[in-house]
Amino acid sequence: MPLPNLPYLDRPLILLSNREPYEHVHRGGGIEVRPPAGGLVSALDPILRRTHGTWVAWASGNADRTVADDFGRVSVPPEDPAYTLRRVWLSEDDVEGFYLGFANSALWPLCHLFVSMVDVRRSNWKSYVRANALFSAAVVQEAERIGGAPMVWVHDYHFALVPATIRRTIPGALIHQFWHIPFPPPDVFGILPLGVQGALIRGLLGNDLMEFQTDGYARNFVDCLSRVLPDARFDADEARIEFEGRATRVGVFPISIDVAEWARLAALPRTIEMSDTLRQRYAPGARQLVVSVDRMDYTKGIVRRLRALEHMWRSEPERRGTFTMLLVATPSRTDIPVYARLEHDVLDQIVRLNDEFRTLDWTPIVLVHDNVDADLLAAVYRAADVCVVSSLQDGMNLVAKEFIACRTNGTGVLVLSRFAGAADELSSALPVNPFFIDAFADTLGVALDMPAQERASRMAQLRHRVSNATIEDWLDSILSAAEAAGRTLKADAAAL
Ligand code: ADQ
Repeated sequence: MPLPNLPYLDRPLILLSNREPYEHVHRGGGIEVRPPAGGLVSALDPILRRTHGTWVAWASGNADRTVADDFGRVSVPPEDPAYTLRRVWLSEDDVEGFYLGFANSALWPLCHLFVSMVDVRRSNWKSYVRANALFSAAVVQEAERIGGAPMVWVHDYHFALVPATIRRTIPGALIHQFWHIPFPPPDVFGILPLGVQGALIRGLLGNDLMEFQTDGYARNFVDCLSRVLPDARFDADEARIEFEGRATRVGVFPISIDVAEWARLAALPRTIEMSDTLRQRYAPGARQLVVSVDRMDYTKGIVRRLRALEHMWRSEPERRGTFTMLLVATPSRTDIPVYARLEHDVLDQIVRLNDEFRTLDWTPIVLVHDNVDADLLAAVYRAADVCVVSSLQDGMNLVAKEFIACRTNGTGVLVLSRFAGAADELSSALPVNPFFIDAFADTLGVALDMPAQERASRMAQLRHRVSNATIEDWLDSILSAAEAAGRTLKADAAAL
């Protein structure tokens, strides 16, 4: 990926995320390294390489300890070491209490407005506090090793308490945080215990810059903090919060993907071959192929997507056999009971629908229940006539953008939930409300019937948007905004 110029990165960079960029695992009597998995890690890895920075993350691999030094440090990438990965060890209790518990069974459903699923336990909160302290201590230790005032870039909802802790220990650090998921409105945030609300907001105000995917989430954050900390002042013109003599800026930075890399993958001969095979198998002749790609998560609206299909096949029997639904879903967080139940429900529903509607030459829904390689994903996107994103809430949704980037032939219809952050940007997609099942089915019908000319014109607009707002643009805008926040810091310090 061509990186933006980074003239502003004059401070040592320390990045903190829950997932680590390289994981060491025991395999076949040896140790194997799993390279960066997922778009985000792949996007951030080159920046760390170029700046020789430090990445602090949870040690999730079962051979991580074997290859790290006494402090949990290992140089990566293994074949050409360029930066330090500092691993943080969590006890089994903390994986359960911090990660599966407070982060993913309280904050995740809360931020996605699944109020009835929010499960707050005192022990999980204590574990979240303990884990945040552990990660903060690792960041501080790395900052001391490197020397100077670092730029610390914190990622996501796992680490709301980290910024304030680092701020207290390294007052000169430039700290900013990207919040990948939605931020809830005050009435929803307000279901957390009061003390927890205060701790989370105060923790986040340790940042110099808080980064959100959309205006709506940024506004919710400001509304929550005004309710929780009535003494905080918000200057809307400057997008600046002042509290207890410190300022935090709030910014909107919709995340994107490596557009050129997805386009390259989609054009590889083996991708084209896989794509042709998918079409021959599932969409021969005039039959169309509808695809979806998700982590198996209740926020992605998979069950409602299946209900809309059922509604369509019942109310419009003439549509049966005219398209196949290829559902690619990677298992996720299966240690949490609601996820295990979701998986069970989705599999059950697919078997039932296939039993009811299949014909001799047509299987209505094909499920790929696995984590697949990026080139197979590109082949799926390339083979599709329609891609459906039906999130009930979603910070952004990268799948929508990946689909567009792979449509180098300029065709294909994107059906996009209006509750995904991506809907703010991708206004030429076909919007859908996944809660309104009949209308969802109608929209699928509109997508399937859309004339070629309208498909091409909508896709041209989508491709224009995505090509002009890539992951490089995202990095560039965040890092320059963070640097500007840093300059303000220096000016404030000089004025004292
Ligand atoms: P996620 O909730 O994981 O991310 P999303 O943005 O769709 O959601 O990203 C999923 C990624 O996983 C995509 O890159 C996709 O290609 C990949 N993926 C999905 N299914 C796969 C499969 N079966 N095999 C292999 N890869 C698969 C969170 C937020 C989002 C936000 C991102 C980035 O919830 O709203 O867009 O972070 O900020």
